[in-house]
Amino acid sequence: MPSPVLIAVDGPTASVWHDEFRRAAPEREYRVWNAAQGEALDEIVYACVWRPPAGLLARLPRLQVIFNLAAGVDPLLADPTLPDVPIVRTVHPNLTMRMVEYVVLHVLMHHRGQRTYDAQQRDRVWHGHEHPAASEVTVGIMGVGAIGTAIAAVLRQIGYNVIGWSRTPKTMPGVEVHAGPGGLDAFLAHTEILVCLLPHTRDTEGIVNLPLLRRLKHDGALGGAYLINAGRGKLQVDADILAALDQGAIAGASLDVFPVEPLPPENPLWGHPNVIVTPHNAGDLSPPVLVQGVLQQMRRREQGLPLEHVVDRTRGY
Ligand code: NDP
Ligand code: OXD
Repeated sequence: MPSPVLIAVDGPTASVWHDEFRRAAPEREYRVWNAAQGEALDEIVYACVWRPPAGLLARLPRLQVIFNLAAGVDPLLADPTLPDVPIVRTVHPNLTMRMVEYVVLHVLMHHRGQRTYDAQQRDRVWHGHEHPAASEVTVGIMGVGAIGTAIAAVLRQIGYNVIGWSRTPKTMPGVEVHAGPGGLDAFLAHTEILVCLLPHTRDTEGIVNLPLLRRLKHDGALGGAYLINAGRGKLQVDADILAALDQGAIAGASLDVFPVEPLPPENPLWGHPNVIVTPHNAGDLSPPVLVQGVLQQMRRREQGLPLEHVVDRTRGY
């Protein structure tokens, strides 16, 4: 019998993950973390987690691998007691494509002025506006990793000019990728729709601020700049986004993530006419599908193969 697997998931989906693991791999034994009951932790070798309580993983003497049930590992790395074992994050075609759906939807919403038509419909106004072709618009993707790369390919297929920004230099067919702090100016100066898909790290915290938004291209085909943040909330400074909207540094924004989640009811972003708020579900994680990816990694390890998608703790992602 393989060693028991701990499932420690913050929020209402813990039992959903548990059911899916049991259904997909009934031969394994599972323990669902429950602070009220406590659990026997001595035998745990694998921990499958999303925002586990700080200190919990340090209490597993036989722990060998942490599986993060999401792409971003920032909540996990924030735990100073995190044991020094490999962390495997979620990289899965299903999650990637859900993110592609979200970003393509919102790029098109801004490009084609959908908010304006929503308002016109409320007033029964029949009036068309001109919109440039996708080929006249430049979308800049901050973070061209597993998800950003897939989004770039689909946006290119629609016809957009796509550029990227990453930490290290890279070549991508048809996409000019700028790298590092030295490449940021040129990247921003060409970007009309900024798509943020960076991880939250020491280096990226608060990067989407007023000075950065002012550096976007405002005199392009869209006649203004737009922001889409589906990365992490702590990348953005909410007050700066509101200031950027007021000052015309951006004409609109789609925000799936926020420094404080759930977004507090009194936050003015909720009511801003040019802001689209979604509740951190761009990736719309699907436990039945993602469990397969975790089990595949467990099997790889048990067959003596190297784990994939292991987090580099020094980089922070
Ligand atoms: P990856 O690790 O594959 O890609 C991260 C990208 O960000 C890489 O291109 C990396 O550069 C770049 N990057 C990291 N740090 C810096 C920096 N300091 N300066 C410039 N570029 C940097 O991650 P994924 O694509 O899988 O996911 C990205 C993020 O999306 C996740 O971390 C998560 O926060 C978020 N996410 C949000 C979801 C949602 O529902 N809203 C769902 C899924 C993910 P390099 O290529 O050089 O390493
Ligand atoms: C993720 C997320 O990081 O859903 O996967 O936010």
